[in-house]
Amino acid sequence: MSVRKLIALLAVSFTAVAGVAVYGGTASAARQGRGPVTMTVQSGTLDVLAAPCGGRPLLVDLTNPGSEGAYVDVFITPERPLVTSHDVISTYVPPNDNVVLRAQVSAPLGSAGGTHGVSLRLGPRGPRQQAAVTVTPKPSGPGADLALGGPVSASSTHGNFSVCGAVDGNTDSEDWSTRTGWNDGTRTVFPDTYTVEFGGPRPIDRIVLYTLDSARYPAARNGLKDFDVQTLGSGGEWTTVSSVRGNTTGRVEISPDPVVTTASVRIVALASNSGDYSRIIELEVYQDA
Ligand SMILES: [Ca+2]
Repeated sequence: MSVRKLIALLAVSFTAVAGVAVYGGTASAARQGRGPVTMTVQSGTLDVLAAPCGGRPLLVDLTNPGSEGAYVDVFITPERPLVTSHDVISTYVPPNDNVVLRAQVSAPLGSAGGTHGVSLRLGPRGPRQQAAVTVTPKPSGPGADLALGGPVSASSTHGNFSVCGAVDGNTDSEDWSTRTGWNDGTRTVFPDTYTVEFGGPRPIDRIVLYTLDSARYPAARNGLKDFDVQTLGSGGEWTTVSSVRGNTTGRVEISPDPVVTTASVRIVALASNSGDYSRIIELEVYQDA
């Protein structure tokens, strides 16, 4: 299965888990004198890409069937090379209610593939539960999308979005909103820049930019209108390899001629068709041969 399909599947399973919750085992904190709160950890294997934007949220449900609210601690211990956003999360669980905790699980760039565990414990002496996480190495070489998973940076990012949204493998504008894509954070102010790095020089044959283009938000009204595609030279200077003007389509493909060897590509957004924000659904960079 390709990494892109994998990520698309993950997005679907994440939504399902967030809505209904498919859970594994259950642990209770009642024996710790903390009330009848139970912990259920997302079942199945969480898949992460070994890249800065390749992490995924692990969901933990805390349910309190009792008539009194409870304060609980969940201790989170990842097995190397996994990294989690939190070592411990403390929360109040209202009576007859539940709380879903999210801990981001990621693997550093360069991590080998494999399956590892994240241990979760309800209370300092509570029973442990284990979540399984599969690490996929970031793809590289001919045919791979070198931008996938980043590292990526931007001049600004709207608070409802993530800078990672345009390198998450999802090119579908119907998933716009906060689920995929990057939206800058400086309304009506241009230029905005979006930069992806490759960790070293790579020969670049193609750059594909997807801007917002959905049934509700067509590119001609909401997509990027004017932008430059630039590559980083060995002396640290940026060179424009393509200037796109008056764009009204959702997908723009650029083939630098001749092929450019570079460690970084950036999009300099000069204007959008809506005049307010720069919106990129996905930026892909390929070395074809
Ligand atoms: Ca995306």
